[in-house]
Amino acid sequence: MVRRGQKFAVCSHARPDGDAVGSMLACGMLLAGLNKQADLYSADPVPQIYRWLPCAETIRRVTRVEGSYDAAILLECDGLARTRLEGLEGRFLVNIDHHASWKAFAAVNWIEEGACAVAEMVYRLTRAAGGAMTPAMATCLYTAVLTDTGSFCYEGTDAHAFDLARDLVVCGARPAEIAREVYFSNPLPKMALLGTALTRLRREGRLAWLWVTDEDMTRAHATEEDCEGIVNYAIGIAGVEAAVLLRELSDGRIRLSLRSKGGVDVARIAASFGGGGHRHAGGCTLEGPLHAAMERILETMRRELSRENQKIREASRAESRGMNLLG
Ligand SMILES: [Mn+2]
Repeated sequence: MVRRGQKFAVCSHARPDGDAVGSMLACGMLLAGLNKQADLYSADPVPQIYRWLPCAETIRRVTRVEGSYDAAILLECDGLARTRLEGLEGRFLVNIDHHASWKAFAAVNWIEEGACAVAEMVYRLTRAAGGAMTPAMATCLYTAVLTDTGSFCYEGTDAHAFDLARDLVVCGARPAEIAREVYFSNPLPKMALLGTALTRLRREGRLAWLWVTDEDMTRAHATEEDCEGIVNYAIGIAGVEAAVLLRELSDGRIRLSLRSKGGVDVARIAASFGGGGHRHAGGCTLEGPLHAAMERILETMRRELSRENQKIREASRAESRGMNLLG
């Protein structure tokens, strides 16, 4: 398909993250390197921390994809709605995804749940197509892998993730420079917002949560992307197994970021509310007001945690029966 086509649209999900931006850019460079035309589209702007990436300015912010294309390549989307772009219906669609919540909605569906990032799949596509892995591509892909593995912290960060990272460094990605741009270039409003959010940190056994109101956002002069990472302070507490960040949107709906240390599957919880993600990290949007959304998600999380607790108890009971047998 990639070989036959000449003109491609490349898109990812709305509110693009490091994997979305890095993979789109590398995919565009791969296609350009194969003498194809690739137009990159996003419903939302590229977050500040990724704007330094090579060719980041070529991602066009649009609401509608116009013009004719041989195919539209959708990276890490479980459906057209996830792109928040119009004009994709009826096109020849290629779906490349690694989320647990993937769906086979396209003409071509390439899904690898074991991939540590969609960037890994773009990397493999590049190798398979015989395209050159330029330093610019390696930089984009490394940034995607770095951020999508939570700086090589998440479950699934195994030897092959490091093999991939190593190869990207060999091809010209510079880890210290990339880390400086991504982790040590925060805008001040982000810190102000974080300060407010931390005053609202609550903990109940293995569950922790915090929230940010629309007014907090205005007061801190914060933008959407400044909320990135706040939930990690909640899941980062010893003994906490699951965490939630609730963020009030300007239209009154509530955006949820869910995290788990692995026992609770937050992708499944997010999917039950129309969202998606991975076992350890997911997101979804609920109707407001804030306190109602909070009640709903906390109730669900408590139920999931006690169900998981039950499973652990049963497993340890079975184990002690096994010990008795051995004794
Ligand atoms: Mn990803």
